[in-house]
Amino acid sequence: MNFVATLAPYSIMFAPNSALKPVGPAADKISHLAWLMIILFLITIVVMAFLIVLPAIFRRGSLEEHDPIDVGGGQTWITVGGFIVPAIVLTFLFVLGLTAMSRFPMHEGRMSSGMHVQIRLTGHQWWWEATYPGDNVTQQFKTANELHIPVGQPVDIELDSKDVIHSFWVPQLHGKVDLVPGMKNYIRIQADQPGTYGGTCAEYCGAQHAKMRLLVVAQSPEDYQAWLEGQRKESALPEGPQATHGQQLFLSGPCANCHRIAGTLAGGTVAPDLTHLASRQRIAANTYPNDKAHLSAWITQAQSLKPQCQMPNLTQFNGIELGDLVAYLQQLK
Ligand code: HEC
Ligand SMILES: [Cu+2]
Repeated sequence: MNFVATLAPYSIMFAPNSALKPVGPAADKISHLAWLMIILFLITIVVMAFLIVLPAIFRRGSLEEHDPIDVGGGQTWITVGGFIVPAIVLTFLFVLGLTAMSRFPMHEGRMSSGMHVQIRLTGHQWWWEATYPGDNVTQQFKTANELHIPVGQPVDIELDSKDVIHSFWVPQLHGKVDLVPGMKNYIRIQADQPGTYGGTCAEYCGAQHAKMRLLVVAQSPEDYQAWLEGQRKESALPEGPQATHGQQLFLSGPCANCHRIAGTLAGGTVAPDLTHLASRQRIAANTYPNDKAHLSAWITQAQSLKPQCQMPNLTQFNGIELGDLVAYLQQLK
């Protein structure tokens, strides 16, 4: 196997959204554990190297002539180095591991007191549906693939799945927690610095598992509040003949059966809510830019951009119709 390819998994240490660059309390604990294990691993390598090199240097005579093992304190070495030291190290790792695990309130029964769900995240093949319940029905809205959270505040997320098992993993914020159909898991994340933190589905879930990415945008409380207000609004009315025609096409075509756009008759629930599509950075679970070219390509060739995804190729539109449809989507801010 190619040497560089063998090393590739270790590049995670240097990746921009590496678990070793934590920005919140849960990720802090996990990164401490990770660093400790990396250091212990390096120490082990050094000890191994000594074990190989030293006997070669200090060997006297042939192998048959070596001293009995208990000469020169050999048995003490075995007891200390082979039992006591590993026992201490493993106990320490065990306790640290348990502390990190206490950050995973896994299911309803063990949900830590004071937790209150601020986001509901549902896994789909192959995208993330986010529901912000708000304090009442009028505040509730749905979005997809991009979570916004206020910086410096704990945010409780309820995780479940519509189809198969997925796994929430935003390394800079928390460890992996599964999204299991028919069962609710809970996780508390917190970002101590504003920024954009990438994540991904961490449990193989079918053909497009690798194209199921997640983005968490941590904003100042004011920016977050402004975002919430914007998302709670119904969709923007189409402006100009192009977008108006685009909306007609959307509503009369198959799009409306799968997608919802609040404030219109499009009420589909099996696909990402498009009410504020244009406010999102990327499309198709954060795998393609949210621009004119990619939107057009996505509508006509979703099966090439993301083979086997649950959106068919919609090739019935001519060039002008496609342009109008995209113009409408692009003003859904
Ligand atoms: C059979 C259901 C279905 C139909 C019909 C459908 N879509 Fe989709 N659409 C989906 C699904 C499912 C996804 C998510 C795919 C993924 O990311 O894996 C999606 C994703 C999208 C996205 C990206 C959304 C995001 O935030 O990532 C856009 C834009 C979109 N569809 C537009 C349209 C338009 C416009 C039409 C009509 C021309 C349409 N769709 C018809 C199911 C459908
Ligand atoms: Cu997956």
